[in-house]
Amino acid sequence: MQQMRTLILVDIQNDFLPGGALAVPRGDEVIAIANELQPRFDLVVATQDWHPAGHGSFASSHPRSKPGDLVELGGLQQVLWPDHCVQGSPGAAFAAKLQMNRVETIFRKGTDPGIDSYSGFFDNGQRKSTGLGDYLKGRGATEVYVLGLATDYCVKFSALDARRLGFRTFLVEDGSRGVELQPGDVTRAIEQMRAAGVEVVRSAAVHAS
Ligand code: VGL
Ligand code: ZN
Repeated sequence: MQQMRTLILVDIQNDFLPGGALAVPRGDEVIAIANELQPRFDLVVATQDWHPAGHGSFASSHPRSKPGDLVELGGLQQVLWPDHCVQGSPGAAFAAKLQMNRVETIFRKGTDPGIDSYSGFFDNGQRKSTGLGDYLKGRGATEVYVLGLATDYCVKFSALDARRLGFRTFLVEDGSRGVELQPGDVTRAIEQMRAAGVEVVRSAAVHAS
């Protein structure tokens, strides 16, 4: 069968850029790579973190808590974050410089106030699907390349789910940046992806292929 290469742009949104509410160090550097790679793909989709105000992943929703604290949310351990990517806010919008004309569909996640959703495919309890997996299968996707923000959260869980759903899955390493709440989180995330069968590539190799 002919390969059908898909690029998933993960959460390239203002709140994850330097100056944003949940700034990922050097997060802005993924934008140029995302733009350069898009013409190399048959299909481009994007995910968008899209929380209602007062979302359960926000430290502000839990008395006496601060970002970085751990709580239980929906029966799962949850890291608390600053308020970010609130539906309709400027911080939730895609980076102004991100090219969106080739993005066929946007998959929003994190909309249920009672559970977080790092993966673009499922919430953290794998209770509800966003529809992304069925969409990719319906479009005949065989190979899925993942890049964006953040390597140690939404990129990692999206790549792991893509692999688990049976897609040949690639992490574009230099097209992603991590939060690194703990030093080494990005390295560990990449090792975890590799161990699950995700192939780790540089954008230059994608250009050449
Ligand atoms: C993300 C933390 C909270 C991400 C989203 O896009 O990686 N991280 N919400
Ligand atoms: Zn979020």
